[in-house]
Amino acid sequence: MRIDVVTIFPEYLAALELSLIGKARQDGLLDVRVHDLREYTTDRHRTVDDTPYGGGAGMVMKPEPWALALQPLVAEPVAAGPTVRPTLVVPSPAGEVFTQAMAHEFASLGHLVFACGRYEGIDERAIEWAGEHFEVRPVSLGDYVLNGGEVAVLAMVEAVGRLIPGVVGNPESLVEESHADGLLEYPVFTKPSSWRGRDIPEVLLSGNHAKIAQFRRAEQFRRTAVRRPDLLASVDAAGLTATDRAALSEAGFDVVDGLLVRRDPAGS
Ligand code: JEK
Repeated sequence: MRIDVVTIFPEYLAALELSLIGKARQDGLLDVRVHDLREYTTDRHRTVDDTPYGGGAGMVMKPEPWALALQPLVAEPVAAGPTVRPTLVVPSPAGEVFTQAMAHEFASLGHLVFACGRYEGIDERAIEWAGEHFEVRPVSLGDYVLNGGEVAVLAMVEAVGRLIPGVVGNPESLVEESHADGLLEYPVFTKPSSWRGRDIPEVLLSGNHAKIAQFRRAEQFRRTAVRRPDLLASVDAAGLTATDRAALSEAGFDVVDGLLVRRDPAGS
């Protein structure tokens, strides 16, 4: 897979040379190229920003350096066969929220280009122009405000990169993930079994794998009910076993008319 990143802070992307993604690059599974937007300016001061039309705080990225930087990345043939428009991912607080489903979608593509904005963002006409040459995807890392797109790109490249066959050493980890049931993960423990007066749950030493699976699933329900009750809305109540229901009930959720509902805390 080919990945291009355009940024005014190319050093920020140095982390992509480390760990799993760095190894995947060395192994030729990922071809990541980082481009300095300032190389595509034409004035003495290498200006990339200007004041916003209509007023307001801060500065806006000028469109022309973006067109000059992105143009050479259009339809660079990555393989034999029909030319496909590359996908241009534009990190933005106003984007669609990045999800694991999106990571899978991006991992299936041959060529991803990331446009890292700074300041108050990129002149909208540059994004419109890009739409004529790329499949444009404005994407947000989540509902909080960052100073630019670089941190979002690091997160997205890591999430996408690890889904490419051969990148993750142990593909079993990915298999387990694909079986993810929309619940949070169960807690994990390692040696020693007793640490600073804290013992691991006894069942994990029992060797009873059915019991262990049951314990872990109950922990998943408990955590999800407390930390991410929103996720329980998409759990198929019909597929829940009696032990699942017991775990959920303990966490304050009951199945009513085939739906998971929070028990009234007042208990009427
Ligand atoms: C790309 C520039 C900084 C900061 C103004 C006013 C309310 C903010 C842009 N999940 C994510 N959060 N933030 C980003 C992100 C931030 C970026 C850029 C991505 C380029 N900035 C910035 C303030 C404002 N807004 C209305 C929100 C705009 C991001 C991602 N991905």
